[in-house]
Amino acid sequence: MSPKHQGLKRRHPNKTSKVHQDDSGDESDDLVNESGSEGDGQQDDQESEDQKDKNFQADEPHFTVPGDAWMLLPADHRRVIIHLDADCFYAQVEMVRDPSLRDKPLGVKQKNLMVTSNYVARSMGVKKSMWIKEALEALPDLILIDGSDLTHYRQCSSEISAVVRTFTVDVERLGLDENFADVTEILEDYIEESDPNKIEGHVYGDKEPDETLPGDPCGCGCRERLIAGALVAKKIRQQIVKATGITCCAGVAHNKLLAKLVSGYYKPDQQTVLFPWLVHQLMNSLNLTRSIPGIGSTMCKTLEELGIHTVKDLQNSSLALLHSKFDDETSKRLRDLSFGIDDAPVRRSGRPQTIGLEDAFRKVNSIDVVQSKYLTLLERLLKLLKEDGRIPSTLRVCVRKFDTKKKFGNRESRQTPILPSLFASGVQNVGENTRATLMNQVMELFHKMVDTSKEFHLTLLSIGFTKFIERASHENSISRFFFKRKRSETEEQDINEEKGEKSGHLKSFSTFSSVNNSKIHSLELYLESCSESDSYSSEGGRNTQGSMNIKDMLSKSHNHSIGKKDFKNIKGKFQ
Ligand code: TTP
Ligand code: MG
Repeated sequence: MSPKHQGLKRRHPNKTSKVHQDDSGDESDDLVNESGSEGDGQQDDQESEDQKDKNFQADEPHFTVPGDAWMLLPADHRRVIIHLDADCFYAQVEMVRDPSLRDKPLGVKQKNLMVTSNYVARSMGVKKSMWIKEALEALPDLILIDGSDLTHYRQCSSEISAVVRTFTVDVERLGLDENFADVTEILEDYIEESDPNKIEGHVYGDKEPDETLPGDPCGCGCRERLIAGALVAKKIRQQIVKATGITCCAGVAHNKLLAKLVSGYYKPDQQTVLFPWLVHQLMNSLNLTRSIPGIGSTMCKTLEELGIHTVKDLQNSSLALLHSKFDDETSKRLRDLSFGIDDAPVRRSGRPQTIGLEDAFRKVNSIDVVQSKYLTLLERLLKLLKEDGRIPSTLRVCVRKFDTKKKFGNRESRQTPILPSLFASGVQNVGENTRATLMNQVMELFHKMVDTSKEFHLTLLSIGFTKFIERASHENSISRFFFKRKRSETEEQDINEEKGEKSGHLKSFSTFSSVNNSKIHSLELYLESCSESDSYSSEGGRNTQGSMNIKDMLSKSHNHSIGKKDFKNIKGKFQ
């Protein structure tokens, strides 16, 4: 045992650990020491504790600070989270629909991008996210299927989540092909069923496939829980195959971040368990900060301004430094994530948390075109909103800036509260005034991201409604809901966008098309991925700088505001 932890005792997992971190990132030695209050007022029996410590030392590997931080945070190991990610999802759906494609190299395209390829194609060097031209050059025999109609993928995605929900109600969808399940509450039965010396699937850090299972250096019960969790993961995956024909990978760990990080470790159709004592090793194996789910490109850029490029840099950074750019909550969360600490709950998903549309193209560099594209998107979005019926409280606008160095450019987005009066009479009959006001808000947000006094080159525009408010039956005025909202919810926030192609949260559903009313059908995208990664992105990406509440917004006049008359003119021009 490292000297730093001599005399430390392990806590019961149900007892809360108090961990204070100073700016150097070291946890104080007195956090969980013998005099530490357990909160139950009972003094542990010294002799039995000494004995436990002896046992503990006997099989204790030699950890170095801060790698042994896991030991100080056993309360953090209470949960068992499974992350499921369908293998080459769109391609598998196509293979289920036409089994003759199974053994052939297959790619699914959207415009000139191959959004995914099956594993036969991958074994021949054709990876997902390649340009079609590039993919065909590498493999002329590649079969390509157009995947711009998402109907079947959405349907299959719902079926997969429905299967997971038969195990636990605590299921959170992330994009179309990922699900988090918190199985902590259902473990009891599986603990009995599982063999403590055998685990389903792989163990992160194992060099050999059948390496003997590690002992239990923690002692909080996490080993047993994770072994049972692996059994649940296997059963869920089997059930998904049975119900849908789709294979998935799974990661099993004590939090969402770690489960997601390990789920893709062995692919396809495999699963990996991470024990808490290897968290440090896993986090140290990551390089750039953007490899941490929840840290998106906007946030990476801000971190880079602080000289923080790698996960290691972030671990070594001081909270004071992070505070210079982020609020308290975000600074702490960033530091926590870099050490693999994530207490975000699995949020039950119901209907999509965001309804959005996006349009991608080669080049847009004029404000008139931007305005017309947003107008078309807004019109279509209002129709989707009408179908959905819920009332949104936040408007989100996104742009992608062309970047020669990055294949997928730089996504940036902003969001703002929607004026309470706008949907006061619901979303069924949205009038011209509301449309004009929304369009003003869209353009205000746009101008915050793009300086149009200089040359600009955009390759994607998107808008979405989010943070829906369900009208309670006893409420007769929707505005009450808006005014009841907490200040934090009404602040304009920078959103931490993340490109799905690398980090897997926010998928980039690129469709290279010009928007007109006949083509826009293919752009009807429920941005479930976007919304449902909010548990990461909005928490991680909150930036109070430049925040604006409703009052500020009402009093703020903007150069680019569009009057009702202008709105009609623009609309007429582009219809
Ligand atoms: P992923 O889970 O990233 O990829 P995948 O399921 O195809 O492959 P893997 O086995 O590595 O998990 O994305 C899920 C689906 O999202 C993918 O099948 C197609 C779609 N998608 C896009 O539409 N645009 C994109 O840029 C990416 C990366 C994926
Ligand atoms: Mg997948």
